Amino acid sequence: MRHFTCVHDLGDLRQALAEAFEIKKDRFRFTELGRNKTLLMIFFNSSLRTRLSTQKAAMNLGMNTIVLDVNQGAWKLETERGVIMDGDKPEHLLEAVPVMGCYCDVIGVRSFARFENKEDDYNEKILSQFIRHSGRPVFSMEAATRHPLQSFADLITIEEYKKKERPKVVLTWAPHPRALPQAVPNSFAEWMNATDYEFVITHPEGYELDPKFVGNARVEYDQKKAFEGADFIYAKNWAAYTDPNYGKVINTDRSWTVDTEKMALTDNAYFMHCLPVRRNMIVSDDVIESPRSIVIPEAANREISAQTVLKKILSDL
Ligand code: AN0
Ligand code: CP
Repeated sequence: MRHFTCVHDLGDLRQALAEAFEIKKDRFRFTELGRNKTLLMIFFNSSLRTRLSTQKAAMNLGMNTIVLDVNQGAWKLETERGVIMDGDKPEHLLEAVPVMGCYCDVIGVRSFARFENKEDDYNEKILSQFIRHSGRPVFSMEAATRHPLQSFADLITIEEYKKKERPKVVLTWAPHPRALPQAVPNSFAEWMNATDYEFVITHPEGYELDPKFVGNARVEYDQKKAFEGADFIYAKNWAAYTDPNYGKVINTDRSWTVDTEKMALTDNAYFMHCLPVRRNMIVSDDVIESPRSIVIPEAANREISAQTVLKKILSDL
């Protein structure tokens, strides 16, 4: 594998899952693979899990890692070509990216949707410039439209916890005070559509996702109806995708918070969230603390998804 930005880059999903479970059994089997190889992790946005789990995964493979928070200590980057650079940005992405490529063998990039221009976001303007100009394999650590390392960890987690061959998985919108990207729900939907699970998406009207990601999912506007018989509840907030509200919070309806009463409608479902999560906005204290909450094992699997992806990239260097 050269670049990793979405589920399709992995090739056969069954095989990738099998590889992930092999790694989970013995994560130090391939410590020679990354010897004298350097991973550069570039963050345009904050992170706890992605930063730690990806670094740990690289270390398990014997790699060296360098982490750069672009907004803390590096030069502010201009990203538009043709701009007269007389403002507050001393460096252009078109120099910065190939320079970064000089110091590493693999690059991970986190660059969220900016919600300034829908086309730029959905064309992955920043991530694609890393792919084009760095000369290195690039993987997404959450880009504008997808968070594939998260979705891969989510899939590993569901495979570990499912009791039925074809579980019912429900992605539910939940309220949040600030506008959040669609990357996590888009990506989760893309990965769920690559399985044969029963997959339902529920959200208030106006929060429809890009149909490209919704795919074959059933969309249900009645949250309680969606929860009936569910085996997994995957909660996430996202800002509106459809025009003219792209990137806007159009509703913070607290009746959509996932609570014990709603979880009782499910088939004793597990509760999932990518984290970080705002308690008592997205999910009640009781639900996230309940024995059915698997948010911590889900986060733990981020190390496994990252290691599986890095191993595949290293194998093809
Ligand atoms: C980010 C998001 O919603 O995309 C990262 C989640 C992994 N969340 C926040 O910014 C709170
Ligand atoms: N779930 C996730 O990607 O968390 P961070 O934003 O903390 O990396």
